[in-house]
Amino acid sequence: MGTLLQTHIGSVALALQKEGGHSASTKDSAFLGVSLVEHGKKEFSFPVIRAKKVTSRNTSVPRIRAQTVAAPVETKEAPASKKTDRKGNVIITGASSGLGLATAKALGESGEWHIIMACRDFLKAERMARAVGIPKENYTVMHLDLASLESVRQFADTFRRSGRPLDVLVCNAAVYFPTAKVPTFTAEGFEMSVGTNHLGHFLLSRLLLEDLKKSDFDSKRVIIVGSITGNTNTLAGNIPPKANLGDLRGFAGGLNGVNISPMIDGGEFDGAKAYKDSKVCNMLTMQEFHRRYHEETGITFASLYPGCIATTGLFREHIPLFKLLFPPFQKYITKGFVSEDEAGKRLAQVVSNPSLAKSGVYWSWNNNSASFENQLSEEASDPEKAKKVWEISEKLVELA
Ligand code: LMG
Ligand code: NDP
Ligand code: PMR
Repeated sequence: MGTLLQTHIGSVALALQKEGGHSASTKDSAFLGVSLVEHGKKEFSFPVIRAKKVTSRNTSVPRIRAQTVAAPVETKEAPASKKTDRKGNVIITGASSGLGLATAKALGESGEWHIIMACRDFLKAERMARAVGIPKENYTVMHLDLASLESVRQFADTFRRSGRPLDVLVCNAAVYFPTAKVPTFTAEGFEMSVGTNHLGHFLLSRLLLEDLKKSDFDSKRVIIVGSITGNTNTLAGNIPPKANLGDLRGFAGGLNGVNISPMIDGGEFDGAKAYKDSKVCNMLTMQEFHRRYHEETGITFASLYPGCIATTGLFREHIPLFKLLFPPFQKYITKGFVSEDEAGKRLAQVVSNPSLAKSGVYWSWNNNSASFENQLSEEASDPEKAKKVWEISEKLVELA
């Protein structure tokens, strides 16, 4: 069947290329009109994944710290990293709905984790935690508004004062404004999508890196949620408007929309593009973290595309017709749909599964829910761009 999927709609023939299942020569191939190969295939069936499959279908048990599984972990030749018997402590941003909540639920049920739900709406978070039945002793709600760098700093302080070690940080929260005609801005005046999804998380993860370094946990991780739609080596990433950071001129100018464009590439405001650009920043940041800190700290840095969770609050600003048609479209046509539960189990694996401990990886899952190391688009894996995004971000959040 190969990696190209195809359907014919009237006279339009689409070559659908599943992300990850491509070769270098097809990287960034255009959507509509290009790559019309393997004519005659009439089904969407996702491709043979060439990358290593590291987990099986068994996604119902998300936890798993190696030392609790069995046998002799504390031997004389114990590895350098100290094994601990305590629960892991994981901060999840945006744990009050969608993927973040489902991940908190999966980890909370395992009994192996204490979840710090870092949320902008304290009461909603508390209500949702109860609604999905996370045992009381396994979570704490803490206030965090990623659209305010002041709030991010306060959160880091408050967390530190709680005295809890930090073992895993999950940067999950996001906003998406597909129908906005004009930009909105964060407290510090950055365009809202990039300001929240990228800059807020950039500052948060930089501040909390110090806490992670101090932890004696056996597998410390920073996970930044990415997406297929930021990757132009996929069909989904080729639906306009496409992600493109350009030469970062708007970003370097501070994205304030006053004397400079609110878009990273310096162009006209486009809410859907701003979201996709923010996801590219997320994926670039993960890789830059890996290059700068993995060796020194042993911390695992990872990103992922959990699948298309077409029912979450992410689409709350979209038109009603979209909200109605998008889930069945993803379920029956692209077959990229995943439930919030399934997506939560996937992210929970990246938090806790020993077989997903590799650093610098962008994880994805095939239709059998087997994880694999996916390939990012050219832009989302460009080390030069990652370095520039990092350096500009440092200035904007006043770390440099
Ligand atoms: C941009 O437009 C906006 O400009 C921007 O402001 C922002 O909103 C952004 O990403 C958000 O979108 C994107 C625009 C461009 O895409 C669309 O407008 C597509 C329409 C929206 C589609 C929503 C998903 C619902 C799909 C409906 C499908 C119907 C099926 C219902 C389910 C039934 C299940 C039994 O997009 C493009 O330029 C690309 C356009 C390519 C068009 C080709 C579409 C074919 C894809 C396959 C779908 C075929 C469905 C028809 C077949 C039905 C057979 C049963
Ligand atoms: P949801 O809208 O359900 O969840 C997003 C969460 O982020 C919400 O809990 C929201 O809080 C929180 N949030 C938004 N703004 C802020 C802020 N300023 N400060 C703190 N928290 C904030 O969407 P999803 O669960 O779908 O999205 C989660 C992640 O998954 C995102 O990173 C998204 O990019 C990614 N993703 C989603 C896909 C999908 O198909 N849905 C596909 C690929 C990636 P509140 O509950 O108060 O609204
Ligand atoms: Mg997309 C294999 C095909 C595939 C997948 C996996 C996604 C995921 N989408 C696919 C195909 C298509 N989408 C096609 C063919 C179309 C044209 C009809 C299409 C359209 C579309 C729209 C309008 N898709 C969207 C939108 C959104 O507004 C969503 C978006 O881009 O948000 C930034 C979206 C998404 N499609 C996805 C995923 C995962 C999204 C949610 C975006 C994200 O979280 O990154």
